[in-house]
Amino acid sequence: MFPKDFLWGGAIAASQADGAWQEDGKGMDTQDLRYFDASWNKTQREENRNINMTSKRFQDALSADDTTHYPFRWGIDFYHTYKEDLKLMEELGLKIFRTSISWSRIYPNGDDKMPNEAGIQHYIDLFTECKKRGMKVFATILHYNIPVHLVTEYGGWKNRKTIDFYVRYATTLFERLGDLVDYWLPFNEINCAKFNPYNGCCLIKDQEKDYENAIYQCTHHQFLANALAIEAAHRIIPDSKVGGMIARFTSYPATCRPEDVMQTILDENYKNYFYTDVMARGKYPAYFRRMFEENGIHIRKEEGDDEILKNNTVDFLAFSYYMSMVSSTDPNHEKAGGNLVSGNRNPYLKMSDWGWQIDPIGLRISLNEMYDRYQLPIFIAENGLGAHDRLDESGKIHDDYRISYLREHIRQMDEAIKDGVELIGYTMWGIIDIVSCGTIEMEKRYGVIYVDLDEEGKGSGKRSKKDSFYWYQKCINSNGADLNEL
Ligand code: BGP
Repeated sequence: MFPKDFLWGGAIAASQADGAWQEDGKGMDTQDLRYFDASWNKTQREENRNINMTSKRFQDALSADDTTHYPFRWGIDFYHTYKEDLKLMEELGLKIFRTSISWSRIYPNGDDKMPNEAGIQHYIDLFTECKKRGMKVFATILHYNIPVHLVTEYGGWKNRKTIDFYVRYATTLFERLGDLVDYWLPFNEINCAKFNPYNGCCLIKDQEKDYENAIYQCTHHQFLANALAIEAAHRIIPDSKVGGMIARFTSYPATCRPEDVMQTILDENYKNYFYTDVMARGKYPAYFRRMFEENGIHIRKEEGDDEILKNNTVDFLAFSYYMSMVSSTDPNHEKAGGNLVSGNRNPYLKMSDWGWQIDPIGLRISLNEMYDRYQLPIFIAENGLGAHDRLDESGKIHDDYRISYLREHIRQMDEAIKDGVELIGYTMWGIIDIVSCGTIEMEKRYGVIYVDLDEEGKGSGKRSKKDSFYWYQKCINSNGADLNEL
């Protein structure tokens, strides 16, 4: 049984939805520079996501004024359509809406002395509209897109100065938007720095002498920025709720060989718990000291850093959950695709069109394990199915595959709540079709609302309701009790 105030919601991110990349004073950001070619085949799309960013691509993109090959520049034009889109979300019955704020709309260069008032006004209008339509606001302060100027001028997250710029930005948000936001997330998936270093911490691999070291240096700076944002939020808005989020990579041992079981513990620690341990317990865990030593990783810490982490821990935890993984010491274990990282194949699971292994019970496992470890309220900040949707002759989309994905995951959330987990909300990912983050495809659709745009941004942009819209609406109206077919 879901608690009566359970927060049923939907999530998107600014760079994947907004478009309007140069409007109202917005500066260029790191996602505006990600190149995509609609003629790429499946392998090229995957490779492009793994290669992420090169110096050449970065430079070329800086001077490119074309938008076709840069889908994050057009998104779904949410910047202009948010009123009509939120009307649909209200009809859906959403209790909460999650989106991110574009840093470069507020501070176009990142190091500006004064914020851009037009950018602030946009978010006042957007969040006021959410409130008018009965939705709480869940705001992500940074979902990958940082002002380009901070990268070219300062080296981005490698530089400690970026912490100060970030804290100034976050402080502005708390001061100006504090009364409109209900839940804050300083960072989307803070463990992304490790798994997609361009997105996570704006590192360009060919510029790094010691890539691994740079990743953990950036992560240390992000931990500090996260903690200082919590400190500022609690000071400026006394009852504010600030969370810590990871992409959750739940792992199972491939066999009961002790080596595989040990590997699972290591994978869980290095991919997941390192990040939540620091954010929720306020210190680096012991297992990481060993990993740093054995791999020759030396990060620069300053006096006082440990106190900052210790004194500013999160109020709740959040994660995205799309699939589970398999841990094995056998390098030849069969492989499968995945979010941010690809992994080993689990023969008991079906896969999505993109090879992500669908595992609803893994969500119950993740919730139980995380709650048991920290006893903090949990928010599922993302979960959903990316699929190829096809319109029938009458323009309808019968996405029974998405309905079944959602149903099975929601059933497992219900089980987890019965297990005793304090689950406060669920913001389904990509509630409206948006550009995919990993492979930059418009054709990888998650929404219960369809958007008529192709991979070059062409189309009417018209919104239409998929079957899953009516199903999710029914689920929300019954507070998760009616998960039956339509
Ligand atoms: C998460 C990101 C999102 C999102 C989602 C799905 O890691 O926070 O931004 O897009 O994954 O990934 P994709 O869009 O690549 O299918």
